[in-house]
Amino acid sequence: MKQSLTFIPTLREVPADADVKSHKALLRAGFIRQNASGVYSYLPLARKVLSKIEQVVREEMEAINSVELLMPALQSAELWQQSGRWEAYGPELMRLKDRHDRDFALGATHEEVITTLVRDEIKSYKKLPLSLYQIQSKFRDEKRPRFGLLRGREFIMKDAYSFHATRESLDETYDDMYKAYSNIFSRLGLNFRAVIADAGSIGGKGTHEFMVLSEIGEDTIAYSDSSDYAANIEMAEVVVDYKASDVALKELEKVETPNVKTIEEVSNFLSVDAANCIKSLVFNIDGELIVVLARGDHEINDIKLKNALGATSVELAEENAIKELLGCLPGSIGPVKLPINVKVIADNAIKSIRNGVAGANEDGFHFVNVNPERDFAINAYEDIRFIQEGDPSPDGKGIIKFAEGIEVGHIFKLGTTYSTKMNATFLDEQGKAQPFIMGCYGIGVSRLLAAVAEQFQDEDGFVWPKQLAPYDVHLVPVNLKDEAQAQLSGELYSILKSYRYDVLFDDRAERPGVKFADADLIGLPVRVTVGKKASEGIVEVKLRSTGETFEWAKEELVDRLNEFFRTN
Ligand code: 9G3
Repeated sequence: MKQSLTFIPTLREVPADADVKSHKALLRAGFIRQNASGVYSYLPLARKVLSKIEQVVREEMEAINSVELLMPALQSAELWQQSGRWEAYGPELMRLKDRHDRDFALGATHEEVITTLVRDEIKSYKKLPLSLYQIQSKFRDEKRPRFGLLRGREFIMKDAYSFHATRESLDETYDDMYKAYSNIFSRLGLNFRAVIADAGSIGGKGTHEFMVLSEIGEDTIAYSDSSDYAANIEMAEVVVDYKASDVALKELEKVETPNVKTIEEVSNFLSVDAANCIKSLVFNIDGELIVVLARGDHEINDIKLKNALGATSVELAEENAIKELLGCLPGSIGPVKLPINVKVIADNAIKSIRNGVAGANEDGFHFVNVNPERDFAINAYEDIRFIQEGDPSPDGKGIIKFAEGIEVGHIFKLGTTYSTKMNATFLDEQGKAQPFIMGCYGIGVSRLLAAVAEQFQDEDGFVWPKQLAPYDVHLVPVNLKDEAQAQLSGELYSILKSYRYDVLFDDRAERPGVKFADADLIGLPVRVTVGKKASEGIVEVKLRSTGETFEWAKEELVDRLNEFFRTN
């Protein structure tokens, strides 16, 4: 393609309002432009990279017999009312009315649509399993869109849905998807981990997220330094075996602690370790106020708390509710002498506390020499704290380290969550109606573009791996007014295209410095410069990834390029 004819508005300056390097570079190299907050245009170079990402996704979906279709972005409210999600979702679900004043949603995801579609067409177990996917724009009105394509309000997702007669069949497809996802992210050259995740609001048992390791990632991964164990920080199990010291239990004593509220203040005021303090919080769990305990040096993990109690909603209680229940404010709450019907859920670490410190449920007072079981009852011990770096890995191999990750994929075993809601059944071998057993599998395609852009960059701009580069070769004549250079670059342009190289021919009447800077910014794998030695039929070739340059005669150019693209 001649650069003078395409549309690559590169910028001289780094845009001020972009705050991660992929966003800066995508703007500067003329790949994207913002239309509104979290809403972008993909300019020609970005469109080409997206197509290459989608191509890898399509190949891997095809390989596991998942079939592509395309569903509407416009979804009738009735569908979402049937699944109960019309009410369940707030402003994040973008809604509109048609000319007849009927309610619609812009598709944030497609469980309802696909389940209805399959329900109406598939009646027999003989037609199962069925695996369908689409690559399509999704709409979610994020409260804080940010980081360019990484968290947008309109984004491109590959979403797949599978339908099964049996659990085993779902497990097989889930494993196929798991492997297909690993292939996709490996082929894109990404440094990723598959992590144990939480199913969140859509329910279902068993789910993995695929995280690209990146310091700007919004998710924290807990991974083992000696095995492939990895889990979203919300889910990572704590398997520490707490040893209670056999120290003698001392007499419980109430002490005055004026204006001492946080664990740090208590620990300093009473000169006790945070690890020997009992942190007590009141949670509103499905409407019931429950006192939750953790060691002072640990954090309560509300996702684990919710999963441990099988609750639907878990929130910190309001201050006035605490005041009414316990007669004190946060900072003086403790498990000792609680009103009789108040439940106590404790993290496992509480078991080994001896002569600890806890709030006295009276503002300005704490108890010292608090001992679990003797001084307060516990309704249940659970693993409800966040894992910490240095904790043993739950698989018993090595210790836990943290890393930040960008979630680029998420796969779920849905079970019959949606098929029961949508009355989607098939007839089994006995002719009995059964709800479909389902799985769903997402990849953030536009987010992948940003994740790849984040990973493949140096200080001069993009360094696209060949399988993703918008073009293969950047053909750059230094001065098209020079007859020999015009002649040779025109000749090479047609030769390379005849060998099916995708060539960006910089035929602009720009100074060489501008052309070279733009070439480095756009970041194609190979730059062929036609300059002073054109009359001798010699060109300069620069490999973007290593910066190496060579002088090759035109006769050997194609063979050398074939060699480079075959081996890199
Ligand atoms: C909504 C809105 C936001 C949402 C959802 C629904 C996330 C929603 C979860 C999923 C689950 C899977 C199929 C592909 C893979 C992910 N955010 N989720 O359901 F209405 Cl506004 O999307 N869906």
